[in-house]
Amino acid sequence: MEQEKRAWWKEAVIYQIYPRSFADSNGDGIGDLNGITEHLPYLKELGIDVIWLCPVYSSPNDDNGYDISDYRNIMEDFGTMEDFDRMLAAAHGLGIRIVMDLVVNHSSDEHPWFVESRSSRDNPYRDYYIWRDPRPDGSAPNNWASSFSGSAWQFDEKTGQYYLHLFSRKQPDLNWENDKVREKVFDLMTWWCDKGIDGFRMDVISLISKVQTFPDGISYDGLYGDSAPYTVSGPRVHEFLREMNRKVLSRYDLLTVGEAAGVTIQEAMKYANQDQTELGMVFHFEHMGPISGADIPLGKWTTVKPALKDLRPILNKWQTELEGRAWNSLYLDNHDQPRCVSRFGNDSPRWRVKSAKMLATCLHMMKGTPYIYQGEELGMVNCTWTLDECRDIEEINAYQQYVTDHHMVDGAYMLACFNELGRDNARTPMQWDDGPNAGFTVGQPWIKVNPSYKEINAKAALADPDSVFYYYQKLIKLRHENPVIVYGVFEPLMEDSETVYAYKRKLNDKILVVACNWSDRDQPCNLFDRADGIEIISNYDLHRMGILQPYEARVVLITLDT
Ligand code: TEU
Ligand code: CA
Repeated sequence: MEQEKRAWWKEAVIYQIYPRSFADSNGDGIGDLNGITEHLPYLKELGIDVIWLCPVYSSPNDDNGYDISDYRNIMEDFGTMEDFDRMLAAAHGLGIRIVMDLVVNHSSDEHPWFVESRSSRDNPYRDYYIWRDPRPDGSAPNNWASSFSGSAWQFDEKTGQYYLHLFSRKQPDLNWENDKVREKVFDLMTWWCDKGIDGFRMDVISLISKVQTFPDGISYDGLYGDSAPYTVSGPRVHEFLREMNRKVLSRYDLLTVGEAAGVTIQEAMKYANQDQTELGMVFHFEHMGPISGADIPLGKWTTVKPALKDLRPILNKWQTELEGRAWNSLYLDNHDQPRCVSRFGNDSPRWRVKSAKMLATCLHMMKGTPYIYQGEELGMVNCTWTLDECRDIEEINAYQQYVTDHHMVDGAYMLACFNELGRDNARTPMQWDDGPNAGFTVGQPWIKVNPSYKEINAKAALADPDSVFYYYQKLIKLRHENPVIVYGVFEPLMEDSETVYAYKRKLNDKILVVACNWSDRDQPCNLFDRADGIEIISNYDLHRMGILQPYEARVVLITLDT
């Protein structure tokens, strides 16, 4: 097999910061850039190499910064450009790189481009966005749903046309067919690269090319149609990304990761191809969807937890089929997902720590670049939500649509879905200590603090040698010290087990054997009975022959006699 091309971003561990909820330095209840700078030593202690910073650009915060009104300025809530420069310099001083969140499928409706575009049909900026005439009966150009409920089209009285917004109506989609839009985007990317940032996470980059006939989609909930067949990995997406690569990315030494909801393996091989003509890697979503059969057709919303038997083929496919063709990203948590311990593990007091360490082992011993979402290294868990506690536009709009407007489910069921899958679960303030507001702010936090902060917080973790924090620290150190963890070929093991997820990695004379019990009871496993090799990490001190104990994870490194 040809030697895999090595790269710093293949060997790195990435830490994702959602600035609004990370650390508030000025008592306004909102996390900010100076709060991040103050906590860089904590991240250095964890051992991470790169920070993926969620959007900090000027924004009216309709979608918490994913609606950008000035790409070259810092949101007032988060501080100033000087604060950004100070954070960047401090991170680089600690050997930590900074990757920015690039949101260019859409802008804010308050961006000057859109203000101009909507002012008249013949304004030079009109074609920066996607405008279409109403249907003869005055209705929207097609039946597409917005990801945030309702139609994906908003009628604009002044010019008598609709504009497309795959997300909120304050997030109009940019028209990537327009080469002026592409040039403006490439210019702003160059501007940030010249400031010295180290890469981009590209928000919904798989959606930038739409099928230009805008046909109706299939309606699953009886309200609006599915746009995915006409927006995900559209006809020109790879052309646009190759142009971006030629004009910007190839001129710098960057980490680039595309958020590619709906991407298939075949498409991922193009986005993240080994020749590096597009991006370095992509985030797919297959393991995060309602895998084990949503109970009611309400889009992503369900209370059903995924079963390992349904997850395994997906995880294994993305490990084996990209081998030698494209680079993988590895994640179980981010700002759009519930806390992985609650979703995939067991957040009861008895099993939270064990299962958090098991999930971390399972993910971090795989092939690809691993991402840690803020608080995941503490084993943070989901919250329970009342409607007035919700802050996320996706949740608030879903409740309005499915409960209030269309009575498809009752409020209790919708809130149960938010408890299970709501994005706000990931957006409760980072839990720094057991003091007021978990040490996140001395002010009134913008979103409720998870009451678990009394037991689950960084201060307690740093004082406990057996904490989830030090387990993540060890996983990161092992990745830095063992090339087999980064470059070893993945091979599934125990594929018929419904409760144990096992695999091995091989590179030259090194073999890693990994086994994780995803259940709360003893399960058969004889992978370690011959006691070959040395154990490099486990979440149990004592083992039992022939079984894995509840949520037990074990990793053994074998060196072949050559
Ligand atoms: O998310 C893209 C996306 O598909 C989300 O709707 C996500 O799949 C869903 O919320 C999962 O529950 C990106 C950003 O990560 C998200 O925070 C933004 O709201 C969205 O794009 C629009 O910019
Ligand atoms: Ca603040």
